[in-house]
Amino acid sequence: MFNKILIANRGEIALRIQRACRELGIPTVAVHSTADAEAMHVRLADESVCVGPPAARDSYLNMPAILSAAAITGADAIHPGYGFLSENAGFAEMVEAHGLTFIGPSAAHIRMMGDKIAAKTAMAGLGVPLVPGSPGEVTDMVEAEKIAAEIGYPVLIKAAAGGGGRGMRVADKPADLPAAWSQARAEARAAFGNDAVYIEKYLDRPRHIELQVMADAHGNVVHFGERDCSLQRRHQKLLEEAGSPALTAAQRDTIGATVTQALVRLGYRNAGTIEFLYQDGQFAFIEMNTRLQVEHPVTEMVCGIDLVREQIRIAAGQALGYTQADVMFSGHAIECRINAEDPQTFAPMPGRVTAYHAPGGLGVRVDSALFAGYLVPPYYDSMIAKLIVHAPTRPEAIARMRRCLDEFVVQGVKTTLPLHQRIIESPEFQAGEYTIHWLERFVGQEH
Ligand code: MV4
Repeated sequence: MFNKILIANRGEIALRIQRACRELGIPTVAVHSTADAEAMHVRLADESVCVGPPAARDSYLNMPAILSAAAITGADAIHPGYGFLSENAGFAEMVEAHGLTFIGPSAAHIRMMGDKIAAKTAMAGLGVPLVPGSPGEVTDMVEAEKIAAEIGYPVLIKAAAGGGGRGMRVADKPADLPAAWSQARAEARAAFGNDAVYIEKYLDRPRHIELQVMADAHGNVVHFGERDCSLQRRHQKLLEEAGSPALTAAQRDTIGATVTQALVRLGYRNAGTIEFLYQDGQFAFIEMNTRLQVEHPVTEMVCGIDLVREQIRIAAGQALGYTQADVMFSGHAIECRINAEDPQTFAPMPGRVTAYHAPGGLGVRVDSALFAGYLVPPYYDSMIAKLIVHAPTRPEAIARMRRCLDEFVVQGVKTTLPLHQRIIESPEFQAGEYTIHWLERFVGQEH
């Protein structure tokens, strides 16, 4: 097991990783920017090192500074959390080249899944269902027209280096293809420095359902079920649930078996999330995330498993120690992401938190680094808390979430708490009948 873990992140996820380390008896090193010197992740760590000025590229993305912090504190492993350096294959390589352990997958798997075409090709070869589309990169318009005609309109042109919806354009009919083609390529080139694109059939009303997996270094892979992440606005998730209101336990078992078999053959290691679009009873793989995800707590609540502890144990070479048959699913969990934003315009609202009271009670979890007096800095993501509830059934989880949202007090900054209150009161949410497009219409219609 590791002697000391450096946590290359900030905010609630840095606290989340510290908690797992402490229960394993492993001391932690926090890194922080000058803007975060007073932050809770620094106060609660065993040691801390300032790695640079406020801008993330100078601090939380500053690889030499983070590696130096590990060297001077004697840390033997680095947990990257999510965002920042978590899916940077070069960083994973650098960590290992310095004789440290990167708590995550191999650099080769991070790189493979970062290339959306390579990811699809690998998954298709392993029997995972895909959205119909081009077998690989499409390099010219003539080929694009041919493939689009074959799969049928509407089609979607996507950037190979994409993710987060950038470099993506729909063509409803052949006449729209040339403009969609050049716009997708130009956006991809500007955003990623890589204009490689591929084409898929456009699914018009899918749900976004993702499967949590964990693989050890001994060929054991289990899945921890699915999360429904369809409630998003501009590719920012607002609320996630486990399980999906759209799936039965039998459907979960089937897709879970397909995915775990594929990852055994891929030789994958550590935590991973397989993203699917789900429409008309069919799963279609779109991407794989090679990191711990923001919404991992809903999975932890229904499986009763500490995913960060599992990541650390696996990185240290330990075996999972259980099989798929040992993974039990109990009840329903919902997470609301609370952001310091104007709930109408979604503009970030940094500032001083003057009062703070978090909800509690049975089946309630708040993952947050917030405290009364904290100054929410303007430099980073605006998420200030995750409110997670667990209950035996979905209606009971909704009732619990409603109670907790009423109880939550955050003063001094505007938050998305009122928006979450409106979402959980809506009949469509309560019925579990929503697609990836529902929330944008919902927030658009009331003002
Ligand atoms: C799609 C799609 C419809 N059809 N692919 C958006 C970002 C990237 N991760 C994949 N995305 C989509 N791919 C096909 N063939 C619709 C989306 C999409 C989406 C997907 C998941 C969650 C939210 C979304 C919001 C808009 C579009």
